[in-house]
Amino acid sequence: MKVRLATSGLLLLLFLCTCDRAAKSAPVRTTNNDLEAAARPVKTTVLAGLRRPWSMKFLTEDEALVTEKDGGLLRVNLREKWRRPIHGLPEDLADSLHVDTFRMSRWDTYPAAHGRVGKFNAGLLEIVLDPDFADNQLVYLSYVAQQSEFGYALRVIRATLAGDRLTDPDTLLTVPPFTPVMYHFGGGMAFGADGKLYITAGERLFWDSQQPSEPIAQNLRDPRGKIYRINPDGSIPADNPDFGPEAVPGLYALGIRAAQGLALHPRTGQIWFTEHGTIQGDELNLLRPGANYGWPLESTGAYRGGYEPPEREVVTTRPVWYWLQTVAPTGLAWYFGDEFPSWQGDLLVPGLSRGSLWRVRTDGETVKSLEELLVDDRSRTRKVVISPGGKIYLLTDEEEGKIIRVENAATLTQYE
Ligand SMILES: [Ca+2]
Repeated sequence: MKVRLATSGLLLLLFLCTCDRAAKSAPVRTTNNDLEAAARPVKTTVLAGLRRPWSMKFLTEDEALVTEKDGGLLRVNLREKWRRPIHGLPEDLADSLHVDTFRMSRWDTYPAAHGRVGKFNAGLLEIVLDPDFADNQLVYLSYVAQQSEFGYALRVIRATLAGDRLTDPDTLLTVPPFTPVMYHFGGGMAFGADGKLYITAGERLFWDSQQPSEPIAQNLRDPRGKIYRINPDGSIPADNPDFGPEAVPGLYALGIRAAQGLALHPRTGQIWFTEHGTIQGDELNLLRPGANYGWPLESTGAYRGGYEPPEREVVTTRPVWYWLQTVAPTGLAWYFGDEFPSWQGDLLVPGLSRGSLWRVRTDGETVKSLEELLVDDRSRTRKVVISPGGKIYLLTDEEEGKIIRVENAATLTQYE
């Protein structure tokens, strides 16, 4: 043993000497370690011409299901570059042809939207696969349901994917009332490590000054502005937090304005979520049972329409991080891929408004540092999705939306 230790020591000494000499005589050289750490993200469009893609879930490394907010549900193959529609979408999916914004109240929209036909924030939103999808082919969809010409609300269904058709749909959750307002439905969904389905429901006001005296997101009887936790069949878990007998069923957290992205950390089992502020006030939050996230009593940004929140004695949960600029953070993802070794365990957060990609280094329940990426190549980005093999994809929120692959130009050069 002693001999072997002595030999290793000698080898180490030789190694150190060699390095030292090399450092003195040669100019700065890229070492293997540097190449492993180097991150030079570049975008490549994989599929284009999608109608505001909102969500994507991988079936295999190449094949995925994609929701288009303004279109439908697609099966796509990212290697062979084809797409096929999935039939059998809900018949009450909000229809933009019925929207005549001239006939809406000025409080239901914003001035520039008057006269425009469009779904605004309505349409098909999130898709998630059942944790046992391989055995049961169950998928969950969130979308904006339309009950009358001016009545919209968030709805979540579960259906079986049979080939390219959805069958046997069941409604799991509806977030009434059906109102003319076409903003901030939420609709983010994720399965927790506990096998429960977590759903964000926005409070659906465009103007903060339209808040009733008891603010929507603070009212336990109002289904809007909340986060829900339900069983996969839509029943309410017995161990949900207790908000009292008057609270809406399935309630898990409140004080939500317009949260859209939920991401389960694959190792800690914690769920982090993004939240849109009105004017700035964009947040990154850690989901905790029974928490009140404060909206609209408090915000790190400003209110729209001269709103002054009422005084309330409530305990609120502060965001883990908030931005001082408008980012409009949406569908985020934890990164554990090989392509960007120095990003291991980081949270990737895209933004609609700012069009960049944020790499967030966390330490337990706090944010340690942030790096804003792709600032020279911005695109209104709805979601970051990581493939089973660890590849990074972005969905752009455009009328001619794209699925973009983010590759590491540093390692591409290495292998050329
Ligand atoms: Ca908040």
